[in-house]
Amino acid sequence: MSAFSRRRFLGLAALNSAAALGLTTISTTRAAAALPEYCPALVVGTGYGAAATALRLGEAGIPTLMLEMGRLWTTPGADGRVFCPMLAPDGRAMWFKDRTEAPLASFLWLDLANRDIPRYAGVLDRVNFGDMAVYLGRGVGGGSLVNGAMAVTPKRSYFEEILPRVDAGEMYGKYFPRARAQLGVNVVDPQWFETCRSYRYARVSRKAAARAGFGTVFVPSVYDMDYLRREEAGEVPRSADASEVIYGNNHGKRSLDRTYLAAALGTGRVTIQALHEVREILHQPDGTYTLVVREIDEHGTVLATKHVTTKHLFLGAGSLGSTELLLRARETGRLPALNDAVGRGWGTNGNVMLGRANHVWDPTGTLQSGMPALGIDNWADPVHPAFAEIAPVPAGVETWLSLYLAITRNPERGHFGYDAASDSAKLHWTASQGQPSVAAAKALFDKINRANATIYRYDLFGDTRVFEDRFTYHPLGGLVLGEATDDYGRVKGYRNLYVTDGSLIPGSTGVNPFVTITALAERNIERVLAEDIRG
Ligand code: FAE
Repeated sequence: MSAFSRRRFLGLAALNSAAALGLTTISTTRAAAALPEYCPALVVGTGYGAAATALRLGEAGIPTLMLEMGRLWTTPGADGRVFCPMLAPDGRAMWFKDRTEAPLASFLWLDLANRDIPRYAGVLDRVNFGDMAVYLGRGVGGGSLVNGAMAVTPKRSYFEEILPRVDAGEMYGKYFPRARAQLGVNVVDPQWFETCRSYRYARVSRKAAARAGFGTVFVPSVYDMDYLRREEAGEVPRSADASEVIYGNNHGKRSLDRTYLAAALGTGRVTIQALHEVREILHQPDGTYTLVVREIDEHGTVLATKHVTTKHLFLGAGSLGSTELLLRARETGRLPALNDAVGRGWGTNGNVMLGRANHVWDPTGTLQSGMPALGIDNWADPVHPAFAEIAPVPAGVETWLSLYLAITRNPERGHFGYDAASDSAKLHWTASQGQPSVAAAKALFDKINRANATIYRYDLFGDTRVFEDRFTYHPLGGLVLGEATDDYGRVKGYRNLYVTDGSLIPGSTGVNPFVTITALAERNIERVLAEDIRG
């Protein structure tokens, strides 16, 4: 058994026993339920960047506390499931909302997907900022709890373009492979793919793309593809094949609580506190940081406001979360030396969603894996590069609908301002900034429609629009590497303060971003451990 596997095993046991006992403090040792007054290293959030950072700190023997505002997702509810069914959502679906806000807003202009739900610390959040809405995961594991598991490494030439000061040779030779291995990336068996029911929808879209001369590629995944095969065969309980994805997967998904976070806990040095939201960062005269932390229960009641002090502070609260923390700190005068780059360089990864209506003789299937397995790769197009994932429509009935989430090259960037009245960060992004994404998607899918004599769907996004560019699954930037931080995520203006998540990436990766976020965090923490902590 490797050290990683042994630690993972210990960590999984700690997660399960915390769940069984209803604890919000998760640790392999007998950690006190109260927050310590001091911890040498503290990581805010439990998403990809945070999890990779905590594992390496724990391995280096450094006592590390992780603070996560969402809950732990290992305890089954009264129905025996951890996550609620996608087609019958309840409070577990969304973060303190009265009604679900699914990305596919309508079908035949009817709001069939959404339900009224009780307000609760659910797993998916949608943060609405006027012309742009951002979907996020909330809970121990961050976005890994709700995402489509697509584990894609960007094209090297594009990576070199977006982060020119990062050594691409090192990334592609060392940190991307390391991240993929720890995340448990696998690919669908191509032979099974050709005959299974779960991916009929992907084969139909592949055929349509091929008619227009476009190629497709298999998309690596952190969903266990062997488990999926057994789901279809009826050997194990269904998850991806039971329409589960954006409100969490009850089986099959290698979310971070089963990989990096479990291994981090297994070092015996890492403790996770769930339902603890960091509100403020204070800089002490001795150089340490004191965090003001709000503890809530699952119904949103504030139980306590606490303080914890640390020497090394890592922000892994995601593009929105980490940016808001530093923006608030700068604008309220707590961290006045933060520079003007804080809050800038934010983008949607060029996300745009659209649907095509297939012919009646081309059904997409009533059984659709919630985990995409194919993408149309048109990134080499010199004018309108796009990587379009072939997305499922797991409605359980035949829809003749092919759905896509296109990732395009959109040079537009938004920025955040601090709104003192609500004490929060507000995104400045206008509707017209989505136009380059729409143009790229249109160039690709007009050709596909023409070659297949098919049309777009006009009924999916609430009005008659074809291209939905008013939300993103891939918020990136706000604390860009080399601008708000140095080239290793050290925040400019302060010592021992680091950013370790998607806010480092300048608005675009050209593919689904979590592998890049993880690999970059692996690279940065290796340097920080060597120079700032051990050195
Ligand atoms: P993230 O995973 O967002 O984690 C941040 C964590 O910090 C969250 O758990 C927050 O609750 C927590 N937090 C925030 N503020 C605070 C605070 N003040 N105090 C304490 N905790 C806080 O960060 N990406 C892919 O590569 N492939 C996919 O297939 C894919 N599908 C997606 C599908 C959906 C529906 C969504 C929403 C996203 C998808 N993504 C996908 C995006 C991916 O999940 C996202 O890029 C990463 O999760 C971002 O990782 P970070 O480490 O930046």
